[in-house]
Amino acid sequence: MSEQPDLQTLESELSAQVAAAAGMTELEDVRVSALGKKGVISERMKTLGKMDPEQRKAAGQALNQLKTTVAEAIAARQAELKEAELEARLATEFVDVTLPVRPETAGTIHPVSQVWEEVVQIFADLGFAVAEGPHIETDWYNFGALNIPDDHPARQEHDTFYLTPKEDGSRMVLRTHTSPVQIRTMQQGELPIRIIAPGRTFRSDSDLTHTPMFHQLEGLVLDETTHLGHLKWCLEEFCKAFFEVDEVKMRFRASHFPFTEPSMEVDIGCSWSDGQVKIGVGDDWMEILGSGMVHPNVIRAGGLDPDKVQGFAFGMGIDRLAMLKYGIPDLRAFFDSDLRWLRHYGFSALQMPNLAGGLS
Ligand code: 2NL
Repeated sequence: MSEQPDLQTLESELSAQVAAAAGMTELEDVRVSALGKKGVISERMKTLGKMDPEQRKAAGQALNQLKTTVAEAIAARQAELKEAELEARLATEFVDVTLPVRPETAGTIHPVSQVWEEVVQIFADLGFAVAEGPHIETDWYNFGALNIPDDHPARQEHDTFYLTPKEDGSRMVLRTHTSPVQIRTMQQGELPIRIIAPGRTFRSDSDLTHTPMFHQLEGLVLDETTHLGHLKWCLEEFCKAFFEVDEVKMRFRASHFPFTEPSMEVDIGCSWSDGQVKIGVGDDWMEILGSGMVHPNVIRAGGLDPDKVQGFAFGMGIDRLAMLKYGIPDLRAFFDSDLRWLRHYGFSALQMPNLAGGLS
């Protein structure tokens, strides 16, 4: 019985040592001095032999209990120290993976991305929502639904990329325009429709003014009463905002697209001097987009009734608009990944366009 208070004191001494160990080596020293072959607990164990059986049983149990308690305390402290060690390492070895690896090679926003964002901002302000759809389309969504029959010359004009035909003979295409997005929106059946569809488009065509992948933005407005006056107003507002001028001269020239009737190409007044184009002044004209009233066949293909629903659509090339607005003479530079070129034309990621702060 005389051992009891002694063991209790020993236990509190050992727990104090364990708690005070500030590192793994210190803790290991505590472990050896308590539980090691020559440690205090082991030394106590050796005194058991001299006791009578009754005493030995009680003291043995108490010592074993102490051994377990101390071992557990050491294990808990070990886990604590490991955790603290990891925390310390994480704090000192912290890396901001969003930082550029080498600041001297940091890029800028590509002019096509800049203009894409500018155009989306302008139409958002006019109440248009952005719609998206697949790059790989069925023949029907890309051509049939747009009133372009099988033998229509537009199929050749569009220089389509076809995928390998399926077993049933049908073949998917890389969309040649973003119009399929509008067909899919019409099929959802909710009116009114006021959407723009910006996106990648593909045509097998490559020269000074064409790349096999390019960016298009189409717009669609459909309800019961939308008319050509709305189309003109919308596109005038767009041009003023995009070219950042108070007045623009515009010319709506009769044209032909299978998916609109009537169809109009839109020219904007400009002037050329020293090989530079100025928008909004002068007696020259430059074509910037195509438009028209949606053809009844296309409305029908979208699952709507052309006797009840009408509206306009338009389409423009984002790459071409970027070249015009920022005076980029060669389309192919868009794809060169030349950092010096990108910095000359590029834009800050921290100054994305908005109408309140100025587009560009
Ligand atoms: C151009 C001409 C245009 C459209 C695209 C369209 C879409 C649907 C229905 C009717 Cl779903 N029209 N799109 C209409 C007129 C012209 O684009 O020169 N694009 C670069």
